[in-house]
Amino acid sequence: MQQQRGPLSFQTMRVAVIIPALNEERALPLVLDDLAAHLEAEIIVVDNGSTDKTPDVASSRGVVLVTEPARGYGAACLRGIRYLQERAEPPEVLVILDADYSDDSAVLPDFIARIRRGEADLVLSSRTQGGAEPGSMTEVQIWGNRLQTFALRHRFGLELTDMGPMRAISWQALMALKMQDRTWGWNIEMACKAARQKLRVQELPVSYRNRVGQSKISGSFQGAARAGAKILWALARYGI
Ligand SMILES: Nc1nc2c(ncn2[C@@H]2O[C@H](COP(=O)(O)OP(=O)(O)OP(=O)(O)O)[C@@H](O)[C@H]2O)c(=O)[nH]1
Ligand SMILES: [Mg+2]
Repeated sequence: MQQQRGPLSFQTMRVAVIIPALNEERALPLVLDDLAAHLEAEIIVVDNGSTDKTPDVASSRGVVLVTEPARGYGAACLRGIRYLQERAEPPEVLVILDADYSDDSAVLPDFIARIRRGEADLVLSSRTQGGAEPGSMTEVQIWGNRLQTFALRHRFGLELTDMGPMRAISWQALMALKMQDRTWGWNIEMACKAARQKLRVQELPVSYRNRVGQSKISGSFQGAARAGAKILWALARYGI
């Protein structure tokens, strides 16, 4: 294959990126710069009711801005997907990426290449394999991820080492999953359904930074407990 410089262009595939964002005015510009350096794709920022300048950042950068007033990570992802579904030509690959600048999007070309080569339907990011910066993940998050990957291994034989938020999925596979969860159960729903439907799931190592901006979930006991409850609920619903 011909080597390219700068952002990798996927001329043979249409790639869209959904970024769910809640009050991420400081981190979002960094995420968008990072993406522009590595990927040629349509970017959709789903503003989840931010009270800061997140929507202005998206508008001023010329990316698509979609609004989902109902809070919830899954609700934001579903809104972005609906936006893409309503268009005449949906993408062939969808990437989902957090807006807090924790993930390193330099690895995304490799994620997409796995799908383009027909090796995987869903590519997930593993922070345990790639290395998480000290402090970027709390003990609760680490143990929560261990619990989820244990359940996936024993229930479905799906071998994962993490539940990293950054992911790429073929549009066809995504449509077959018929995603529903509007909360933090989104990722475990996707993993359970992908295992049930025997999708080809791959995991690639990613490095994970300390988030930019204020922590909303893992940084507070209440936030972590709420997210944990949603994840357990989704695990029971889609895993049993
Ligand atoms: N907290 C929260 N984040 C949302 C929501 N909707 C979309 N998001 C975005 O979802 C992504 C993940 O949320 P984070 O707050 O980074 O969750 P986390 O990584 O588990 O925890 P922290 O980084 O410690 O806050 C970020 O891009 C948020 O801006 C929502 O309703 N609540
Ligand atoms: Mg985060």
